[in-house]
Amino acid sequence: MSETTSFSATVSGTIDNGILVVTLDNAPVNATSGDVRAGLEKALSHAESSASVDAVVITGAGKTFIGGADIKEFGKPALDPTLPSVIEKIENLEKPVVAAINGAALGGGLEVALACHYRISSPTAQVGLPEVKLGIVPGAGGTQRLPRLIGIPAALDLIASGRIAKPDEALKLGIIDQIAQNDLVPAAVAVARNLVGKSLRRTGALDVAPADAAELEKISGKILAKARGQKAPAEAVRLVTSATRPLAEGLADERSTFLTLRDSREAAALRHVFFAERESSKVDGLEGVEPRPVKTIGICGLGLMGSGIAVAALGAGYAVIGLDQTAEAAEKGRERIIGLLERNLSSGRLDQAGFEAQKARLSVTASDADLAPCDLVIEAVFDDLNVKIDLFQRLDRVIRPEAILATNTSYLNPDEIAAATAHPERVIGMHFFSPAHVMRLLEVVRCARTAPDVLATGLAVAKKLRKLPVVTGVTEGFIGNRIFSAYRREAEFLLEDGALPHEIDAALENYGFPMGLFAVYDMAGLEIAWARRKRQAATRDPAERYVEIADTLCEAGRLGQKAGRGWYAYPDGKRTVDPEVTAIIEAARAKKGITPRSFSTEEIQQRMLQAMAAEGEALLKEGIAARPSDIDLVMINGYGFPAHKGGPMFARS
Ligand code: T1G
Repeated sequence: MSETTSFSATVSGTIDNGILVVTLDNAPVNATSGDVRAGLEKALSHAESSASVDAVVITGAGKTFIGGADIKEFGKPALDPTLPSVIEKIENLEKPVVAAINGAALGGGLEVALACHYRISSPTAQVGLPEVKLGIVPGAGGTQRLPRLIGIPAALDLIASGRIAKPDEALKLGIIDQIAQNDLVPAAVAVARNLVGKSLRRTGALDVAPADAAELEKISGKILAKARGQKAPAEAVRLVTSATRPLAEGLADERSTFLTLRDSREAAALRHVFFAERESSKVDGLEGVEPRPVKTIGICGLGLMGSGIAVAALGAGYAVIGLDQTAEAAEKGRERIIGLLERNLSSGRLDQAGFEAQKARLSVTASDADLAPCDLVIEAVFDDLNVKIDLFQRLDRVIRPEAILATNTSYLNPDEIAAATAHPERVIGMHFFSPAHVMRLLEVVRCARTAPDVLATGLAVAKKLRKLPVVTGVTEGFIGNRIFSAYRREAEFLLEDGALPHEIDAALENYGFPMGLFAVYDMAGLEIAWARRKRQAATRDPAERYVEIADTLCEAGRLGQKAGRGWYAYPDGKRTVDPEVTAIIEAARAKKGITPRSFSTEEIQQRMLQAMAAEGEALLKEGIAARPSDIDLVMINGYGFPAHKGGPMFARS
């Protein structure tokens, strides 16, 4: 192996008996920054002109091949060489170019690999074109080269969904040619050497296999239905299904479409979410604070929430000890957890060995003492203050001093729970969203006396659970439910002012919510909010506007979908506008002397967005939320706010 040549700050090369091995080293994910592109172009020109180079291997330093174009460069003037021009140089090089995919090859990263003449990957690499998740389409040949390699239907599925493919699937589809069982780069060098002098397969020159029109129609229809008004998936469908046209024409259309979408509000919103997700676990003051080691997690209360948390913990590799009030309740909880694991097994999310291993790490009990080995105990018992305090006081006598107690409460004050324990500094809130083994969002509640390393542990466990942690201070409903209450209140003001439930729901769905607020309200049931309003009645400020419509519905037994009637009627389970509800709303307006007026979709949307943003502002001012983007993440991941609108704080900017 000769000495290393630096082609740029982030691109270097070494010659291995005539094979130039080019390594991209641009931490943290080898994004194709201006320097990477310039270095790659220089390395290719050197390979082209140097008699000592017979072929080229391109690979990445670290655990990523190429994580894509540098998203941080978007919105800045594009530096030459552009990625498409470097990619064209790869494809048209006279000498063989082999991609040694050592890790994630995503977006522009896969586009670089697709232009190579051969692709060999490590067994742990992943490939994909996730651009639609950023509100754009592949902009360097992905929509034109991938269909040439794997056919239009398979390319449509990958590009329009933005999903990742593991090496086995990538091999089966034809995205990669080989999976290296041992050292990747030497295997790639051997392949490159073997290609010297042979005719090269240039992806761009391949024909696109004809696709069945009806099948394409079906796949495209599904994609567009899921896109819910987003532009990028629709453009991806258009570009991929028209990949049969000449390559140059397709590439030109793809590039101009990419540039237009890249500068769109939708793409800015999705980039905001992308960076927000990576920001949320960065908490001021926690730099250098070591989390406590957690291997065994206790879960108290094995109902719907507790069993979901148990499945998430088992899936993350933790040992789980489940506690319930009686042996039979504990056994019931165990069956519920195993049932969820069996569902993961049958859906292929889990293989048999994984299923057995997770089952083996689960034990249940009705005796507090069995929780002694736990490093963290999460309670998901009945949401009553005394029940939770009693439990934590019992656990104080059982678990080790350095073990952590976490409450999953949604509405109680965790400071009150902590204050009743022997070591309040080890108490934290971990507010999961149901179903806890599916929903990514996890509100990590920093109580008044939570120790920094306890908070750091909560964040580390959240990451291992593959959750999206958002730190919140203590307030009723934390970030999500407090904003939900605010815009539910605004929606009820709108009812008094003249709008109807189905109009408000339609406006929210038109904006991008999967379901309107009143439909969600009916699904969740009206009684919990009713009970809370009755609890608050005595201390409610009489000067504050209060809408009685929901109380009237509850008093009439209209408790939601389960009761067959709520904000809507449900004849044979179908949600239907109910004139009885309209009459109740009209009577409420008359009682307050309100002359109703009609509201446009935009007006309803604006009123609701303003209510969310105003509550978000208050949460920031009170120090409950650390940054506006955290609030956006909570509303997108816990309450259906459309990600392509960026969240209530982004949308107001
Ligand atoms: N550009 C800039 N920064 C990026 C980046 C990117 N593409 N990907 C990640 N980062 C940053 C991220 O913000 C974080 O920064 C750090 O790297 C670690 O990220 C032409 C136009 C590659 C699987 O959509 O999926 O190519 O917080 O925590 O868990 O058609 O990052 O440390 O300051 O996610 O190991 C398409 C996006 C771009 C892939 C690694 N590519 N990235 O996961 O690390 S558009 C993507 C990922 C494109 C072309 C188009 C993941 C990862 P900080 P991380 P990870």
